[in-house]
Amino acid sequence: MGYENIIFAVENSIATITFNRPKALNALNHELIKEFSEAIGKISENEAIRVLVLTGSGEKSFVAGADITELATFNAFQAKKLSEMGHNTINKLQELPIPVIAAVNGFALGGGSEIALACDFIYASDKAKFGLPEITLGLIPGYGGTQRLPRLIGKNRAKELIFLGKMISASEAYEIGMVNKVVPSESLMEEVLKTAGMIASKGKVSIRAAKQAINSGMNSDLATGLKIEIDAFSLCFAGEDAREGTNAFLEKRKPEFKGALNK
Ligand code: DAK
Repeated sequence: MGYENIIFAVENSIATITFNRPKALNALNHELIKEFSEAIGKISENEAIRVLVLTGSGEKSFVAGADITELATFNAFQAKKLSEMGHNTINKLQELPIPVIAAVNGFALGGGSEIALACDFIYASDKAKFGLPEITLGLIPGYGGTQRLPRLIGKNRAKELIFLGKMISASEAYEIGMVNKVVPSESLMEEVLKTAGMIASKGKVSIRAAKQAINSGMNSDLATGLKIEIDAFSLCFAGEDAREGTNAFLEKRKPEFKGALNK
């Protein structure tokens, strides 16, 4: 499938999806969500891809939310269809077994913030701005913002942001723990790709096991989470990487992780 609203590239086992409707600040219309969903499906079928990076085209915007021109024309049935497609897509994104990094290069508003929140972590340019302005449109966040934001930054801070619909800077987002790192805009992709490369060089099975244990555990009580960790830890020994990592330490050399399963 050729894409018109995203750019999908894979290099050195790192996939990058760039939201690409710069004239509308990369706002999410029906077509873009369809293409995004399709690309996520391709990534989940490709074992060679180790990390996914999401970013926005141009300097100004990551994603400026749902396409308001499209929203303004919806009836309830169309809203439900888009809602289901959007939720399925963001769930598919969150459930990818590989790490996903949001490289937020500008406005991440509404659905844009919500996509970033569904990633494993966010690096932001110093020009980025975050916000959930749905209240100002007579709506509430519809792509998981009321659920993922309070889990990340706490209930009361999330309520303040959502009730006011206000935008915050990258440094404010960093202070409240929404963003892991803020970097000068010109070095954002370099920094994100460096981190992605470092993750890609680690053991494939252990990275997946760690992601799965953290995500499943965060939706459980501590006792259940600790049981999840036991299973995920054991799973690491199904791959050759655990043997390679421990042997490399003992032999005082760098490990060469191949991600292969034990025969
Ligand atoms: N949709 C469509 N076009 C947009 C857009 C958007 N969200 N944001 C910007 N644009 C367009 C502008 O209309 C403008 O187009 P032209 O006039 O040049 O044709 C162009 O992008 C440049 O924007 P501005 O001229 O406004 O640029 P400024 O620098 O002055 O302002 C801004 C940048 C980001 C502050 C401003 O554009 C803005 O406030 N944009 C709207 C932000 C926003 O409210 N986004 C929507 C949030 S609500 C759902 C689930 C989720 C959602 C919906 C449904 N279901 C479950 C069904 C999500 C909702 C949202 O995301």
